[in-house]
Amino acid sequence: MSEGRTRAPDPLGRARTLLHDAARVVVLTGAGISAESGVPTFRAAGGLWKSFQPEELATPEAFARDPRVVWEWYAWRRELVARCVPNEGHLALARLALRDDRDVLIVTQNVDGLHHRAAREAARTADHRRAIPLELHGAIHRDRCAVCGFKTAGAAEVDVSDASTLPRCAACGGALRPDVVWFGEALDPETIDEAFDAARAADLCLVVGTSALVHPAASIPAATLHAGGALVEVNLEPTPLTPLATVSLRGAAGEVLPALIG
Ligand code: BJW
Ligand code: ZN
Repeated sequence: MSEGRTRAPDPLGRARTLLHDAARVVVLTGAGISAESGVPTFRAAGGLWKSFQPEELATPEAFARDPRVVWEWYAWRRELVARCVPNEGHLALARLALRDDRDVLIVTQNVDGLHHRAAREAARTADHRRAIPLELHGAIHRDRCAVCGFKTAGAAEVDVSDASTLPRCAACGGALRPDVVWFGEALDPETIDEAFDAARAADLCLVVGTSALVHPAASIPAATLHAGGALVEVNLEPTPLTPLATVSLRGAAGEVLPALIG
């Protein structure tokens, strides 16, 4: 670079400018944002899918075939998540969403409830509702009846020793299942519509810690791009979104997000 010429801003600087200038922001998060809280991801090395076949566990067919095995996996994860706490990445996003100088919507694929807990922590005694995320794939701490759809808070510990000890619906006696979205199941239509509406209206889509392989969630950033907005990606590794991103920030969400957001 010749002397006297202005140095091009670094990726973090460019992302900070995009965020500063954006009146409307949609944030899409995936398992990577919770990795530093101790929640295993799905597809990375050591991720959840490495030791379990997803099609054996995260499908309605698997639950119909062997509900005990599916519950065993979810009971283990429910107990694991209950011991985890939000990290600096969740808290930075919650602070961003609580600011009243812009519209921010956090949309998460995660079922761990950590964004929700970060919202309460960041807001302290103030109203935390602006930082409550849209949960595209449900919530692991809730149960839903596979027969009548009745939803209820899930037990902290589930007795998975035998099919006869699994939780049953208080309304109809049907089998309860975790209130999450499995492969081949439709996402809640109002929730996914709200996410795409926000993405289309956003000046900036900030994507954090997702492999961007699972649809329709992975298509949300494209809605912002097609409408003329920018895309900032935060991830340890490249993803299918990286070639489309306006700025890619390579690093851990718990470090990059506080640096980006403050
Ligand atoms: C860090 C980090 C750090 C690590 N800092 N980064 C279009 C094309 C092709 C297929 C389809 C399509 N549309 C639909 C489909 C089918 C299917 C699908 O997408 N299949 C693909 C896999 C090919 N989709 C569906 O079936 C969906 N349903 C549907 O479309 O229904 C249509 C319908 C309509 C009407 C009637 C009936 C049906 C449902 C998808 C449900 C996904 N469910 C799961 C399980 C949820 C419950 C549970 O948790 O058990 O959701 S699967 C799993 O993947 C989970 C996650 O939310 C989701 C995404 O994973 P995520 O978050 O991206 O995690 P990883 O591990 O993949 O990535 C982590 C990333 O973080 C990595 O990139 C790391 O580098 C990074 N990272 N540490 C920053 N510290
Ligand atoms: Zn029921």
